[in-house]
Amino acid sequence: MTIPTYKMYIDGKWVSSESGETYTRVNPANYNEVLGKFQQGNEKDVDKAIDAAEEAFEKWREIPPPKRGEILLKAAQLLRQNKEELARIMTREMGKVLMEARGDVQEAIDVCELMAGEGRRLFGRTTTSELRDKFAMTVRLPLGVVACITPWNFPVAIPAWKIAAALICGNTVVFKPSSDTPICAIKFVEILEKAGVPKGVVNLVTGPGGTVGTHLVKSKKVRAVSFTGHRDTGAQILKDAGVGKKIGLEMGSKNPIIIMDDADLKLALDGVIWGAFGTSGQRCTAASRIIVHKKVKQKFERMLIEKTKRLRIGNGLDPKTDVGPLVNKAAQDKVIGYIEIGKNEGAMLCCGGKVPKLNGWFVEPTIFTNTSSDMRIFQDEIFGPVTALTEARNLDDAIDLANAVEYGLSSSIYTKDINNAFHAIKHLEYGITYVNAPTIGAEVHLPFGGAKASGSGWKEVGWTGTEFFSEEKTVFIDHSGKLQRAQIDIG
Ligand code: UN1
Repeated sequence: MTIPTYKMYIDGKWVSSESGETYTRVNPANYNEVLGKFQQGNEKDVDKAIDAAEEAFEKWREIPPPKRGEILLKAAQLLRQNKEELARIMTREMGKVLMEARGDVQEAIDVCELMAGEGRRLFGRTTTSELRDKFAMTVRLPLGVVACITPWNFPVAIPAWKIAAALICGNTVVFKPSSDTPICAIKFVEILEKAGVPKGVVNLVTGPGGTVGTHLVKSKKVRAVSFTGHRDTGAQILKDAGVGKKIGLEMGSKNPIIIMDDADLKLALDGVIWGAFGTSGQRCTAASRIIVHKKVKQKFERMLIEKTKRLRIGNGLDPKTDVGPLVNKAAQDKVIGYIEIGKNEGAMLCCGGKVPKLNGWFVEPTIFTNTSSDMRIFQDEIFGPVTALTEARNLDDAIDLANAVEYGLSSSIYTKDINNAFHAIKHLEYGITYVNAPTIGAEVHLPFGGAKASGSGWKEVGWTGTEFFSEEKTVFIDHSGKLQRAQIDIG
């Protein structure tokens, strides 16, 4: 079988890289299957993309936002028509099971529809003035060229979160997807092109983060960088970007599920399985810590081990599969490394921990118990099908344990007691808290983002998604016909 070669998209044309080089990517569930050759972009490609975006900005900013919204609505329609095909491509490209891949495309549809509607909102405010015949208001204006740097774990949804929000605000985009999921990125950009996004408004450059990403982040012409990925890359972006641009970071986490002694344990069990092992634990919202009240710890642990052992590992295209592979060899090595670390630091491995003999980068769903807060498997983001149980004495102890990490994206509590629930909502230092539901499953019309080392303070999607991608300009209009001095002529 011949291996297809994919191009990049710059200034409305599908082009090869200036480097003339390509790289390949294989199916993580079957590493003998080569998926394609992809352009190895370099600094010159990035410059071309930025220049195209800069030129396109002058026209795109003039299109009324509701008209821009029509293009996003069309993109949502095309995504819906191609949902099944895109989902299958996604499963082959990054491994998540087909049902979840469909959910990923659905999330992109949802956000395109949401942002299309924003075209008729993009609210500013009007307010009073301390002076007579003076009018005060804010208006939302685009920033200019923005960089969207996206991960492989939600290879259509997260690009859509960022790009749809950027476009409705009137920005033009240089899109640098993860090197692990170029096909999903290309298919999404093809859809935007078909939906009527004009040339230069969205540009796609594939290639290594170290060159393509860094050059993009350092460019003086780029007015904002929206990044989702590893904490260390986020920290590097902050250093490289310099002053003069907005930086939105969505990074890792170590998300806890608290299970109280009054919880519905069957419900909690379903939540833990879905939260910890969905997407093979490769979500920044994955439930990688389970903090269980001492009264129910033994019982819950037994239930969890029993159910986890029944999970089926395999290719995500097989409808019987519960847990797919990890995205690549490096991810598998990292997870295996952490399983060793966990054993060495004295946690008890009570389920999984092995690598099945398959031609893909699989690791068995793994549970550690008797984990304490000084252990690395309690502190570090593993990004794989590994979760760690810790016993708590009471609710406050559970909350302290939940907060005893540097991260703060998503958290959850299972309890039937309304007072416990509200106490946890108040004290969990996380951007998201779920009650009686796991840590994953955020919906696009609410703000998404983390506290502490999980984010930079900007929230994505929801009504907040457009705040990052626009300048809320303050406007004063004095129609008194004379000089009026604020703070002085107030008598
Ligand atoms: C991510 O893991 O990077 O809430 C995003 C969720 C998804 C988004 C996850 N809707 O799990």
